[in-house]
Amino acid sequence: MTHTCVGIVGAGPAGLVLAHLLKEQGVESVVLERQTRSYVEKRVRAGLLEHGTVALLEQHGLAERLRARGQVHRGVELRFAGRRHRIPYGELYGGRHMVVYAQQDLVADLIRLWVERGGEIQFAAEDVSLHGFDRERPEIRYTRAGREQRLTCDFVAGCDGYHGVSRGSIPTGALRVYDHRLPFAWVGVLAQVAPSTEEIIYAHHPRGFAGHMLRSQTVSRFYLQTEPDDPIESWPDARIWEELQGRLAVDDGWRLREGPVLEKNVTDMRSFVVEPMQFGRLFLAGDAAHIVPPTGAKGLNLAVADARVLAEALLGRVRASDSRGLDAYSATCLRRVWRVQEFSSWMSWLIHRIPDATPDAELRRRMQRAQLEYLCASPAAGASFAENYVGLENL
Ligand code: RFL
Repeated sequence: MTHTCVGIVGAGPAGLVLAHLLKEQGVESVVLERQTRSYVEKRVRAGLLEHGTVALLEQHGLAERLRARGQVHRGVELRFAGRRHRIPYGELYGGRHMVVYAQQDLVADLIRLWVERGGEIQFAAEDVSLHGFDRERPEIRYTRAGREQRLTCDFVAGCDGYHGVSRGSIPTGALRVYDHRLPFAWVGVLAQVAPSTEEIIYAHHPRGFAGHMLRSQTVSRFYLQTEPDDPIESWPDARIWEELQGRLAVDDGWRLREGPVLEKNVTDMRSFVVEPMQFGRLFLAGDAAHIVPPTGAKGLNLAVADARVLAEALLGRVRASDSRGLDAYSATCLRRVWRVQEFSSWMSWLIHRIPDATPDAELRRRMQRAQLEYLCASPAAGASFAENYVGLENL
């Protein structure tokens, strides 16, 4: 049986950032991850980092590779009615920028630095279960290479994502669950092709939303709106390119490059939050506590924001016996979580094709068009979009 101060379940962005921030101040933790190292270092997910996320990583010496390889962005393109409109969010929000850097590369950097700095991490930790976190000394049990292991700790950080064990370990009735499924889904496509744009494109089209996201000079990410529960088999590669060409088309001669599809899947969209994000000595962070629709590219950034709040709260408790940060942990995180939920939902309803089954669908489509035009024409509307998209800092 071993003991550590903070047992961290999950080596995603939330768990790894938390581990680093604690270690920098001398607080020990052990990270337990269900998957293998090579699996988590290759898992393709998010790619857009907010200004505040990058600043935090830089401040703690975690951003060297990200700075060298990430691409700095200061604007986004909206397309509708065959025309393009740029929103210069950098100018509109005090010169702040965003960075495109793949989540799996960030996770690989954080793991490499964690190991180099002497941190402890157990990959392939199976059957993780949490015990006694309503008492003084929680215990985490897991199996590794066929042998049962026990780790006692002072606090448990549940950073194990939406499908992890932490949230489900909390007694039913102790959490209030908010769960809403949006009537949109995305076909996500990773293709071996150079980008056809320098900035991210969100296209609103009568056939549905299309997005051209960026990854690298040789790989691009695309999204196409589809119906929830649509099987990926109904999206052969030829149909993907035809829909992307049609939905992204503009009238100024711009062309979309095509290339081999490397990966494709259908993701549904939900707004999910549990309150509070803590029970006894167990604290939930990141996707374990909330999921946002992917439209605003916020999930990863929210996970890092939770980790920062939790690290500060734990440091206050462990180093100065000050529990105020931990007592306020959930309320502090939820302020940002709900702001981001609202923005992600608003943006989802702004850029998707409103389904025919929506009450007053035609009326809503006309109001949606008015909103898009307002956003592109008004600096005040642009500034409001910019501060939410780049990430509000005073929350
Ligand atoms: P993660 O990244 O899911 O990490 C959780 C880790 O916990 C491990 N785990 C366990 N470990 C031990 N025992 C268990 N029982 C465990 N169960 C799970 C997992 O293997 C994993 O390593 O959560 P975290 O740290 O909270 O980070 C959240 C972000 O990963 C997430 O919000 C984003 O990736 C969401 N998301 C996107 N966000 C964006 O901002 N922009 C995007 O473009 C974007 N695309 C995506 C996404 C999420 C996707 N998923 C989850 C289906 C695309 C996809 C496909």
